[in-house]
Amino acid sequence: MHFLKSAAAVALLTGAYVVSAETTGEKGNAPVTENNSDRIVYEAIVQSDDVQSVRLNFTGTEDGVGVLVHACFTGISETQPGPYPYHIHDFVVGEGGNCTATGGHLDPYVRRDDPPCDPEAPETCEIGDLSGKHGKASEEASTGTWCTSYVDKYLSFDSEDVAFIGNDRSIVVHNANKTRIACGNIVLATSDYTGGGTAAPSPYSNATSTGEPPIATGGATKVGASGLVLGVILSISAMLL
Ligand SMILES: [Cu+2]
Repeated sequence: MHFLKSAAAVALLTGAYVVSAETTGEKGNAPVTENNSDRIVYEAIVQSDDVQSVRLNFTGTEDGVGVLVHACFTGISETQPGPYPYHIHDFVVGEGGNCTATGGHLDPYVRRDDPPCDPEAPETCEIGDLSGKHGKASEEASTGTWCTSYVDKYLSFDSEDVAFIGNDRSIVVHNANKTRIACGNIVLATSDYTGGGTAAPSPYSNATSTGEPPIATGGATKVGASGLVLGVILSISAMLL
């Protein structure tokens, strides 16, 4: 009886060891994120000679858990083999659209990409491995448009969180051989204060109707004035000649 109990305990421990050794990052698994406002939108537009357009939108969720991702892939060159992996990378795109400058995947828990991400256990994957967790972009993207959407529970809108996607990160699209074929920065598209309703535009339209000069008019006046000064100078020069 004792022997059976010990054997069971050993089996349990061994099982637990195998699972954790196989999957967990050096700093553990990624926690589920909370308080991601659905009034915040980040986006990335990814283009290159080989990629007509890849657009990703990141918005908060109604209950604030995780981030809702919409992604559409259009017109990837048929010379680039699919399906196409794509990830959040650590740094912004380099000069002249240099995708190498984006560094590696966003991976604050130091999990790395080998062995490959198990989509059944997304908390064990690299935070930035979007296609590992949710599937690669289909080859349909080379003959038309292919879109997907999902909630990723491990991305964060909290600038204090290591899983924050808004601190100068980027999206890189690869071909099936892992070559980087396009990249684009993740930028803030909408934040809380503009959220909801029609209140925001009205102060601006009021300002226009009360005759307050819009900023652009002030600029134009300045240009007009300096134009006038220039004209006078030219006239004087002409007279002296
Ligand atoms: Cu990548």
